[in-house]
Amino acid sequence: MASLTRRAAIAALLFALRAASQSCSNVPTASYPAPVVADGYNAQLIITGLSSPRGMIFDQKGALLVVEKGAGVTHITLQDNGGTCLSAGTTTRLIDDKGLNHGIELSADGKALYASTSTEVFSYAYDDVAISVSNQRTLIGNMSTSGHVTRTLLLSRKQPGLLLVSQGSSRNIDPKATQVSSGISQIRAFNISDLPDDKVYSYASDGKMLGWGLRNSVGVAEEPMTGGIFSVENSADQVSRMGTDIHEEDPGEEMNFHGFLNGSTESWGGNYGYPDCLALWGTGVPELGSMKVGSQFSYEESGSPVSDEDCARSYVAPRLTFEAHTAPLDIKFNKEGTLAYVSFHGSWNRDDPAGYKLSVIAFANGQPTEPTDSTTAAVPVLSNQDTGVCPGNCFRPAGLAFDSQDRLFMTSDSTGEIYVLQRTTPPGGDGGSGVPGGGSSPSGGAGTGGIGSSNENAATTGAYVPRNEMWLLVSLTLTLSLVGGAFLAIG
Ligand SMILES: [Ca+2]
Ligand SMILES: [Ca+2]
Repeated sequence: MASLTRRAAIAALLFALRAASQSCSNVPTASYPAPVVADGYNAQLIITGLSSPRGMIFDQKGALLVVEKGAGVTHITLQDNGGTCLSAGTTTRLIDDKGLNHGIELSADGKALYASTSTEVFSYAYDDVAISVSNQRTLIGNMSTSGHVTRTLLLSRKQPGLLLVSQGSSRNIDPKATQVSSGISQIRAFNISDLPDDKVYSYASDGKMLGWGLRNSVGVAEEPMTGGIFSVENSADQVSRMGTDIHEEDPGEEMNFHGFLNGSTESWGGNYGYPDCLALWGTGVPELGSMKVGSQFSYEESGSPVSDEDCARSYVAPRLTFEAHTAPLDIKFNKEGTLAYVSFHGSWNRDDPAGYKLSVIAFANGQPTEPTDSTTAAVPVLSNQDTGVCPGNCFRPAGLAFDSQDRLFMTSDSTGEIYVLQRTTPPGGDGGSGVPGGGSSPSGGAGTGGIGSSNENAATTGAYVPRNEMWLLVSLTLTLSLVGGAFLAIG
């Protein structure tokens, strides 16, 4: 009995210490209103002062490699005090190259680094101890120089050696995207394991075309269980239909499914609609007919005149559609494949700003759990308090990366910042699903831990007690009473 009590006391003490380690001192404060954090998550701003941080990835030593657009790749070690209490240790410019702008990847063994400019994809030998790169070589060239200039990279974990590269359009409505030989608005897969030393792949003619008719699919991810490839697409602006300006609510941004890389060519090479057809978000369009959210439709400025029926028949429809102009830039799955996080950079082509948030989408069996016409599949996790003041006084989500402890890191390029998020189970307001509002929440309590008194719940409940501190208090009380009890039992 005494030994059981002692064990319980130690367990409670450990829990209290873990909770204590999450109360963080000397953390940076955002210059804009503190973000709103959904129930079931902790979030913390941890790094400031970067220059337009975009894509990022962790190396095998736990350092963060961040593309600073127009500068290069920066290596950042982290001081880790547990939970979301991290800060920058040493910062080293790993690669000086003003052309690097977003894409970054690392081989599974951590020894080869990949990065992209608008026109080329490079590989480097990477030494994570010396913090240096060597042997830079060009793997892929001949990409477009204008318009959408990110060239997102995804190195398959299921099919090692296959590098996916996404190239967007060179203008809003780009007729070149109707020609498969242009390489415009496509995702292509390149086998970089058997590339001869003297060869450079040409984007538009080499590699296998995974999909085309994808205006600007900046986020590309591999679902970790099935290996399914998903991308998130930034769709067109200033669109009108049958003489009516519909650009406020249409078209929707898209999540598309591209099949698998494991030799099956099912779903490969499909055309996803752009520029002929776009996906419906707002349903207040002329001649809606039987179309619903996610249906692809024709519009005035399209590359070639097609009917709504052609759009439905001849092109692959999105798997999910998101609010117009929210600008999804990255998608990352948790390792169980149950959650996909999407960073929405935020709108410019809309009177009422939209996006400017990190959201999560529930997945099961390799697909989103919501139907294709859902308008609620993307659930906010980290949001600006008032998007009405965006983009001027807001963070703008860009790149995402998980560390080995399943903490999610997010860059905000406009503010030069990095945030970290961690799920809180227990206690969590999401019933443990990771999707806010996706489970029962007996307390409905605040879930911010570290960000401050910005939680939406705080405004309605009055007094705000950060969840971690509340649990620390409870744990310490419990520990003291158990330790006291243990001494009584021993004595
Ligand atoms: Ca757009
Ligand atoms: Ca489409």
